[in-house]
Amino acid sequence: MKALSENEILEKLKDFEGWEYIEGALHAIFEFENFKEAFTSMTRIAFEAERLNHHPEWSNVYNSLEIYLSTHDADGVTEKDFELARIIDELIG
Ligand code: H2B
Repeated sequence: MKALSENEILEKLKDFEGWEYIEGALHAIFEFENFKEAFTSMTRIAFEAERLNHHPEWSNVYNSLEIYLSTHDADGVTEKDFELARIIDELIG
């Protein structure tokens, strides 16, 4: 899968509220009620990531979850990252 150009990424990001393009990846931070809610969402995302065979780079501190999405195999951001971002938004709502 081919990496998208910066212009293509910025154009597509117009439909992804809360996401930005930084450090060569799609980036977002989510705040939850508490750790349990954060971890529950991470578990749901993990199952979808496994189904897609496409995995986030993420860090969790208590009720906060920071996510970076990029395609290592393409050394950039691809459609797969936008697909996973869409699923994450649906899951977190
Ligand atoms: N996840 C992400 N984010 N980028 C990849 O290039 C990638 C992945 N490659 N998950 C997959 C796994 C690859 O390593 C396996 C071997 O298919």
